[in-house]
Amino acid sequence: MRIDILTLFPEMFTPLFESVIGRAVKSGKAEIVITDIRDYTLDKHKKCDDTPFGGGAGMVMMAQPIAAAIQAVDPEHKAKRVYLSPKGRVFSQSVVKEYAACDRLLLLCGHYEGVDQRAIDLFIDEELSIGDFVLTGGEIPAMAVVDAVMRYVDGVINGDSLMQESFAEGYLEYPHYTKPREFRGLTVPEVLISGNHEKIDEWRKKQSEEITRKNRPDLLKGDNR
Ligand code: 4G3
Repeated sequence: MRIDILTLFPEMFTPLFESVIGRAVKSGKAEIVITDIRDYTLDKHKKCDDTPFGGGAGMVMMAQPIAAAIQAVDPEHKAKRVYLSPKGRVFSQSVVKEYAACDRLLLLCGHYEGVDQRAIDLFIDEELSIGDFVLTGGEIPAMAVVDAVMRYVDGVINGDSLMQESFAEGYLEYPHYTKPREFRGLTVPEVLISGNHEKIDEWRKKQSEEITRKNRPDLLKGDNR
């Protein structure tokens, strides 16, 4: 899979190349191409934003550099083009699976008060929000999308983890414990040490149900699918 990221702040993406995603890129399982939108401005001062028509606070990213950058990296529109914005369709694990099935993904990161609507109308397939909050830019949402989607690229993470996930779909995770058996007066639940895997599965299922009922009762109703 190839993921293009278009941004005015390319340096913000350096942490993406650490850890799991970094290894996936280095081993050639996926390609992540960061493009600096500023490289595509025609303005002699490299200006990429301007004041909004109609007045109001803040600046708006100009359509021209965005258009030129998108046309440079995806001239034949082979990528699913996504704009990260608080008014987009809400991100979820089902969107992750949908994107993971794409051969190419393009993520446009806006800053300031957003981008000129004509850049969206002409070049973007879908607006996507990672949740009901506003950030200073779309870069952190884009990183969240890359991370979530990359987990579904073949060989990026241990297949057992994804199996476990699909098995427990619609429920929140049960609690995990590792050594030592006692830490600051708290012990590991006896059943996990018993070696009785039938009982362990039963306990984990009950824990999952309880935490889901407490924190996310909406999931039990199956609304979110
Ligand atoms: C467009 C995405 C972009 C309009 C982007 C702000 C939050 C999200 C931006 C705008 C963002 C999100 C940049 N903040 N919830 N900030 O996915 O008002």
